[in-house]
Amino acid sequence: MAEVKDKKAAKKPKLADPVAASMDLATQELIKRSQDLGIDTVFDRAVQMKPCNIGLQGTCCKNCAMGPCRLPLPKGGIEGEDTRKGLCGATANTIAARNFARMVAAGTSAHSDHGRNVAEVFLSVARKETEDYKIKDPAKLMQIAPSFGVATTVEEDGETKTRDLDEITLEVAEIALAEWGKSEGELMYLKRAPEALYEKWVKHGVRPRNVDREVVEIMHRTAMGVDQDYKNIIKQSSRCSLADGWGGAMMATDLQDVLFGAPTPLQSEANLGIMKEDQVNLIVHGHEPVLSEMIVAAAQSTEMLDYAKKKGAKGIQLGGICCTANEVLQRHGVPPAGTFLQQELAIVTGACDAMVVDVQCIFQNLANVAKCFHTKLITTHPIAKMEQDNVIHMEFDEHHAMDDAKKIVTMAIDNFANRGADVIIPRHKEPQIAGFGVESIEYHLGGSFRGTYYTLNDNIINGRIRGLAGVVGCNNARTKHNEEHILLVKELIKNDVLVLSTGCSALACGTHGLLTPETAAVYCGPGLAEVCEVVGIPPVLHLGSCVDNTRILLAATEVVKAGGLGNDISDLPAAGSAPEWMSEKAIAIGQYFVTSGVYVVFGYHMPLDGAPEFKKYLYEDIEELYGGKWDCEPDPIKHAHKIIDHIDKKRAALGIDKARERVLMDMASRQALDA
Ligand code: BF8
Repeated sequence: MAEVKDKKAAKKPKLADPVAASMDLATQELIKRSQDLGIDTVFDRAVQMKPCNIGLQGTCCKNCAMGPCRLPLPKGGIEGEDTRKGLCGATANTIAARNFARMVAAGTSAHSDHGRNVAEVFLSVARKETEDYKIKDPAKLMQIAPSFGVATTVEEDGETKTRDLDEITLEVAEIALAEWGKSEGELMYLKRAPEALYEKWVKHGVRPRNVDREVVEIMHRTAMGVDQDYKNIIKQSSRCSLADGWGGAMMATDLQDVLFGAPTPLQSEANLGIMKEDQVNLIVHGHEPVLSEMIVAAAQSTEMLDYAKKKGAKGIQLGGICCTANEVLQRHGVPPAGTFLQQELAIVTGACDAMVVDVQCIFQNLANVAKCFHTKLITTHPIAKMEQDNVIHMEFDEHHAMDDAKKIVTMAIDNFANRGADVIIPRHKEPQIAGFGVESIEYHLGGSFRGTYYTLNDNIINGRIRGLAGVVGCNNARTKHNEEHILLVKELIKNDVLVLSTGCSALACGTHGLLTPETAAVYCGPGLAEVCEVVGIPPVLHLGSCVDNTRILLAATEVVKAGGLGNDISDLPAAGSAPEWMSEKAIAIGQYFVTSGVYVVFGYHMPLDGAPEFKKYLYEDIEELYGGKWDCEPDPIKHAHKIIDHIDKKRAALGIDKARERVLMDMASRQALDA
């Protein structure tokens, strides 16, 4: 017996093959390093723990204590009537729909609570309760105020005058914050959608009343013994997802733009190679720019830079991980150190003097990795703490934001001297252009003198641009890090599809050099390459963080408004994709795109296989309601061609398929691309 125990103890855990785990060389290098040091990362844990097969199928119900009830699909499928049921009688369709709906609720709550936090800071600014935040972009405030029913002008003495900015700010702040919990009416931003789409929402009864209520109602309806009709459960999922996409997340983006400035294209770099051996490396990780904006300001202050030099560092290198990376990249050019799956590796460099986190997508294992190095790991949000005793909690409050930020930066500087001799920073990094938005697409592709998306539409109609794809979302340790994103995006741009990207997908594109205008000549089909060259844009436009997927909704709305491509988002030659999704937030985003008329393809896997009837509803039947539907394809090349086929179908329906034939590649250019 003792011998068996010894053998078990001696058995080494299986480790990830770094080359199979990631296509990024910096990531491979640091996975290997962590393994040499005996530190486990997500890549190793993914080979050591397999996902539960029943959960993968979406048919495990743990919503009451009689369960969990597990309803896997029998091998060989079901012949005849499907008699599977839980103890209460819940069918596979009901269970899978409940699980799906709860993901929509969780995702909506994450984006929307983030939005609420921004709205609260915005109200503090409006009430002049804080000196540290200011309205940086009054033009954006003027642009969004009418959507909240706030007038920007007033008639006085027969003249039209601009209203006082402080008054407008306060009115917008109060009305916006009420959107989370008002007792009557519907979300005000819904009217920003194309009229045809809004009418569909009216017809199908899915206009959200307020943000919080739709999340609460999902939790109620999916509780034991409530809603037992999968179509009705998905109706509420649609409503809740709209409260995210056209509500909480959209307000997060807009209010952040007003407070911190709407992004404009800027130059930066990407990947772990941005960290510097001779500087203090401070990594900001999470999602809410309310914190990271202050850290950027503090780290750039003369006071902090002088202090860093006094402590022997040449400067302060900020880097971002996850969507915080996108927030500080798009507004300040702070380079991202990595995507979701690279968070532990930033510490494994041995050069991370502090990592400061707020909410969402933060691995609890960061604390264990930080223990092996000198890294200070700092949590800042009252709703996101860690149990490990090496984690420092410094609560961040907008009323003394700059003081808090300086304390954090000081802690990172003081820790610089504590580095070991074990610093290894991979050399890999790529240049990139990031920070596009609805306004800058209009400027670059529409021309400011037109003030519309006319040129973009024109290029879609004439076929130089075949269509648009929003490629967004996470990394997933069940797929090869970044590979699905990159292969998919390359296949799309090769086929003249202009890609709009956010979240970790945008970070992946930056890491692999796809966010430069020069990319166009190398990877694009001739039509898209020509447009990118003339206009001077990359074929993949970085549109920000995951809440900024709302920029894609609004860009699509502008395309509809500009004319010539139908009267609804569902008419456009466009699609959405999340090839390496993992978060519940991705499901909420997918559902609001589907409910907004978009064909959405996810990679990896969808937890629907255990309920084929419900799956068919999401993959086919729902299209009749909103014009959008779900799909899933793990192979990135097939995934790209599903999108391209859809785009071609829409082009044919619009009668612009012939236009495209005129720009079809000749054999020589085709061979050059395939080489
Ligand atoms: O919100 S893409 S892994 S970081 S969830 Fe998370 Fe997914 Fe990255 Fe941003 Ni979005």
